[in-house]
Amino acid sequence: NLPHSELGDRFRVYYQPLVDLHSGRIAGFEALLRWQHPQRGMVSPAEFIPVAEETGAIISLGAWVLYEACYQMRAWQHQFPDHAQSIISVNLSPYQLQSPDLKQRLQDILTETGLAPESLKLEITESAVMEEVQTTLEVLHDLKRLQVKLGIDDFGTGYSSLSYLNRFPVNTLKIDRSFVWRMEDSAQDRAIIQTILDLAHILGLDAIAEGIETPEQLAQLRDLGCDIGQGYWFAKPLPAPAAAQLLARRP
Ligand code: G
Ligand code: G
Ligand code: NA
Ligand code: MN
Repeated sequence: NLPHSELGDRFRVYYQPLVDLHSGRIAGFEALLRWQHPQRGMVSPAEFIPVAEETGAIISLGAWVLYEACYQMRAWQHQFPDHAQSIISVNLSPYQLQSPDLKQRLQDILTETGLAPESLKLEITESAVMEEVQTTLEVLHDLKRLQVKLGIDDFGTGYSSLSYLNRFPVNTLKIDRSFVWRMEDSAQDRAIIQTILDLAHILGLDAIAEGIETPEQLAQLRDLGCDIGQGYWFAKPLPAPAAAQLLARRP
């Protein structure tokens, strides 16, 4: 396992804004990992996360991302008082979820960085949540005791049983971008989005739409009552200094 300082030489955390569609304000950022390869440039996590999962490196890499992202968000909350309530959303691999010391690690990271637990959201994919439902439920309830937020990512692509969904102690459902991309042309996809939004709101959850690339998608999602938006229309995932410029510019 590489020590934290060496991970910092090879990896970077990028930040993509999460925009409150009711107020237009930045509600927070999703932390997205990047690998700076000396020959290949920036490599997407889609390519290296599976390898990190196979080798077990995901545990230390994931802990590094959590630390970086929490540290950065705490610094921004101080630097930009208008954004003192902003949240940082971090993707968790199912392997991290199964790791017995995840809760202690999270506790340590929150203590070391000084970030309030309510400012951290952990994103877990729908397919990861629905594997081993009983164990996952226990882990999520245990994490919830730290008072961090939880969200289901890529919602609509896995196999959620609705009877389980209301037992998961999550705060948000993130609608998978495949539905958002098709919504302008497909009444069916709009209907699916509307159904997910209704479901989220009936369960008392916020709904996030990712992959918003056009003003038409944004307008339709607003009309349908979506709470939070994310996508290239607002901003691509940005290096920390560029993300900070957004915070300085927009309240
Ligand atoms: O940013 P990009 O679209 O290239 O990300 C590709 C995939 O990698 C997405 O599914 C995203 O959720 C995942 N991902 C990005 N950062 C992390 C991370 O820090 N940990 C884990 N487990 N997955 C990540
Ligand atoms: O799987 P997950 O939902 O975590 O994926 C997030 C990924 O989606 C990130 O890797 C990010 O780079 C990518 N992403 C974010 N917004 C957009 C967008 O508007 N269009 C496309 N094509 N990808 C996006
Ligand atoms: Na995600
Ligand atoms: Mn997603």
